[in-house]
Amino acid sequence: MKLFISVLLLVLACAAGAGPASPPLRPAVLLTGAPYRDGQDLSGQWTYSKDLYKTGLTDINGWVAKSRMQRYRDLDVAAVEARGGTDFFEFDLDRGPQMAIPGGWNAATPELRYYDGLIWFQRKFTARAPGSGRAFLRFEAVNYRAYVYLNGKEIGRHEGGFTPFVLDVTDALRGGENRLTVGVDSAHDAQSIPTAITDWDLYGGITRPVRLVYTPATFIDDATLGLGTNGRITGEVQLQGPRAAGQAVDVAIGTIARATAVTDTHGRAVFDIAAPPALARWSPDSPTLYDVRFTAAGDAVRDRIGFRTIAVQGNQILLNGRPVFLRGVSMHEEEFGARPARNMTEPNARALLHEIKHGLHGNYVRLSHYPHSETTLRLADEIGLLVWSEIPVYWTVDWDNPAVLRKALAMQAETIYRDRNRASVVLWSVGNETPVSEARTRFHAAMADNVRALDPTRLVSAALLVKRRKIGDEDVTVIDDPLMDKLDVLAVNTYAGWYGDDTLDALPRLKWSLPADRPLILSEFGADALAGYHDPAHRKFSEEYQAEYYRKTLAMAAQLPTLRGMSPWVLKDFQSPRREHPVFQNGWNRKGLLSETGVRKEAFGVLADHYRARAGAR
Ligand code: GCB
Repeated sequence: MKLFISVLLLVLACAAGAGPASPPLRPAVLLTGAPYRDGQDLSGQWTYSKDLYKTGLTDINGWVAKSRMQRYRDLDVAAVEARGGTDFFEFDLDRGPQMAIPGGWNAATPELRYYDGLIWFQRKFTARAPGSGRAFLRFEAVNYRAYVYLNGKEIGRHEGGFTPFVLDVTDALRGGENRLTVGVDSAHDAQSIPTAITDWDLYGGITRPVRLVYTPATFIDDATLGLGTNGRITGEVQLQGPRAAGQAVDVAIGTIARATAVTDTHGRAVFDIAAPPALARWSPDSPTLYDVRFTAAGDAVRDRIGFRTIAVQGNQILLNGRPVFLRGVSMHEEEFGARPARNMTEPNARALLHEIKHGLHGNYVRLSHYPHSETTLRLADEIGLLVWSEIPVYWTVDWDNPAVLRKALAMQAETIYRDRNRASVVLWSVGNETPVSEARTRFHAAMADNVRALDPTRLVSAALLVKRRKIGDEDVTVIDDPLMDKLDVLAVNTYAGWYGDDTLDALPRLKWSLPADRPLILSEFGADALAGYHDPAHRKFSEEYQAEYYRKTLAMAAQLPTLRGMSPWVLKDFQSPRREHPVFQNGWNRKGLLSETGVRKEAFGVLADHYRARAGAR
């Protein structure tokens, strides 16, 4: 199986034009369960230095940066200055301004509100030497490019703003004081994912926690377990290190099951056991999680794992073998408050998910438009929300560029490896509103194949665009997109009644033509409203317009026989530089059912009533 997957990935990489020499999509080190491992959280106050012209990275003509500009040097600038002499520096991170990490820099100071470029961050910390074991730095997310140095030595780079990466610092880490420097470049371009144009804010920075992790010399790098539709619990454990081969691996699922296996020459062990009769299935109504413990070679990793199945049968989505309707909403990664910093602490994430689960009576959330924090995913497991997960292949990327496809495949792989123990995740989406073309469909098809190779247990979808087509003398809404063939669940974004010329009264009578044998999700619909703006004439941007838009769109949705879920746009008003109406928007996309500070708009109640009725009708 491993060989098969490796070969398949190689084929995919070659198909992507990346060539047989390109590195594997699996990151070299995953450190599953890192949040629970021995180590040190490096959150707190870091100092920083702006570097708009990137002088700390390179000089003119791409030459090596001048030594007086190299922010990452392991150097006490003040001490050198005190000695006098010819040396001088044009930075000093020790005496720089401070910023709380994690968090996007846009909220840190007014000066950085729309800063889009390179900033250097530094944190000094005291550590113990790794001894006979190993030490790693694990970054949960740096948006968008990271250049990482420890004690003046480059230890790695990463591209992609929403996925974790792990760097081996066994040799670079000192017992005692250490100087960690991270260059963070938020700039996006035509070859980045996403490109520079989106409908959300920049949020450059070290946006998620950084952790120093210690492991034994031979350690459990990855450990995964899940329930299949055949009633069996399968999984694998990957060891790394000099004693990785031939090790006994033990897994305990709470007190209800135990299994052992032995690692092969590559340090990999697989499990395949019958689900014990006592196993309680995870579901939104009953989100049972088990303490799962993996042990091998003197190392141990624990996780909290739920067991459920997800499948499609005809036009139904089946959760644990039974049809389910996804009562959801879309959500950006942005906490409540007037100046969010995309800081998903547990209370911040909980406050958002609580509104979905208990305010809207939801059982589902679309985590748009990029992989959200691990904290959010773990909470979705805990409180019982099904999850749609996506990477930001959004609107348009450089479809014909093999290097860009390679980035997308790697980003998807990083996401899947991070989240495949999360019972909440049921759908991997491979794109959002990408205009149909041959190159784009090829790109998405490669992504869908990649997802299936990495995780055959979950469903694949994409948020597609719809079209109006004349059939006879009627205008009919259709999905005219060859990507449909690659998906388990069809999903469409529809904004009739907000964008375009349809009146709200026309919505329930709009004609749709959809495949009868495929489940459909309305992955987005929505309308802007400024909280507190009431208008007896129900004009656009009023709470009344938005509420009526929801009533009429729900009436339209009731006509769609294959509809199996929805995630209207969007839970909360979110920052977007595209939205500059001076009265209604001021930099906020106002399609939230809640204002930025959490005030419920009238439409919130419309959707909550609808979902309560649906939940009761089950
Ligand atoms: C969309 C996009 C979403 C936008 C939304 C809007 O279709 O997927 O990212 O924010 O429309 O508000 O227009």
